[in-house]
Amino acid sequence: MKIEKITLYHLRMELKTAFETSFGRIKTRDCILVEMIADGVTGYGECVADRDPGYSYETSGTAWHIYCDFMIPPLIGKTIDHPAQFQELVSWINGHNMAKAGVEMALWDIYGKQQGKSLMGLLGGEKLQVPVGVSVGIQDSPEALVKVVEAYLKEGYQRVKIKIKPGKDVIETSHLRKLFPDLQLQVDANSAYQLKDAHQLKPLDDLGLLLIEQPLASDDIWDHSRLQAEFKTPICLDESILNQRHARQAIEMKATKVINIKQGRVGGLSEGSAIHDLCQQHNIPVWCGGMLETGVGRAANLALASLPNFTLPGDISATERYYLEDITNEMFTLNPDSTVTVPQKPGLGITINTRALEQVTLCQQVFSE
Ligand code: OSB
Ligand code: MG
Repeated sequence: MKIEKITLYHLRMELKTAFETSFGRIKTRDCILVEMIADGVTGYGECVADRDPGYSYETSGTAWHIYCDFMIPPLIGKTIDHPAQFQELVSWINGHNMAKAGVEMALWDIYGKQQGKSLMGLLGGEKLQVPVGVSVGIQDSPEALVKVVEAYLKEGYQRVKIKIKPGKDVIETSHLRKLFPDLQLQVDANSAYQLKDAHQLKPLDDLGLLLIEQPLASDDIWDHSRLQAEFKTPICLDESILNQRHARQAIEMKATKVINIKQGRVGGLSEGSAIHDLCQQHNIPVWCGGMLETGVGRAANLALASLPNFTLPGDISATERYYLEDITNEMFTLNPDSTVTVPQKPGLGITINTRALEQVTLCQQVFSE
């Protein structure tokens, strides 16, 4: 693939409903769309970094800076044989995984189109439909939370994740559990606790949760191992796992019994699939996390989640759970069995709705020879 042209689009999209986590509340979501042309074929990638540095130090602003000042200019005119090879070119850039992942995704899309193979086929995925759940933000009251969850259950979601933070945790989760005793339920704290106050969460251990996601700080794999020793419920790491090495170390430390894989957080689909393989060897189940993606990133997540060791439902909800109008012509819908169908057309299997894209583009930048 000889890279001829790259266009970056900074997008801001209105969410259908505000999304609140322990690190903040958003009503609009930012991301960067990477449009790449190589050998005359156009591919797309989504950089999932958000506007604010709450989940990660990366933001749409830092990704834009890394792209324009370091990553993209040297790529123009370069030839890359396989998408994973791109990582060698950017390994000198410390971190900035989400920025790297956005470009790698576009390369996979082009590569798939050239080979006439879907991303699922290229990655070695097996499931044509993947089980999904919904990630529910922090609500104003336990009653409000129940209403929101009820509506999603009515839509057919069979697994629910709720966001928690200190003061909005045990009461909310217990209330929900009492009303829905058989629901596949899990919680996500987004690093809101410290080991010394995590004993507050102990009552959650008797609620039959699928897992407790990222209770402690992202750089605190060791303390997660101390917490896991006190909990029978699996601890699941999200923010802490930025690469395969972190995954291995967390497994060795017994800090995690389940891993959330997000291609953006780990620097791309190739690293995400490598973490999948490592976890499979260690009998650690994985699931696909989400970053409120557009249809572009959603297509990539579905392909990744089709790999065999993605045995827990992913945060890959239907398009209509997030946006009134997406930037892809393809809408992802929920099947009656709480699955979403994995795209089978070459590459990501999506096309861009250029009118919708134009409406949500804040600015764009073109790089070419
Ligand atoms: O921690 O999983 C998270 C969204 C933005 C940042 C972090 C997280 C999330 C979600 C949303 O939970 C999952 C989705 O895309 O539906
Ligand atoms: Mg999470």
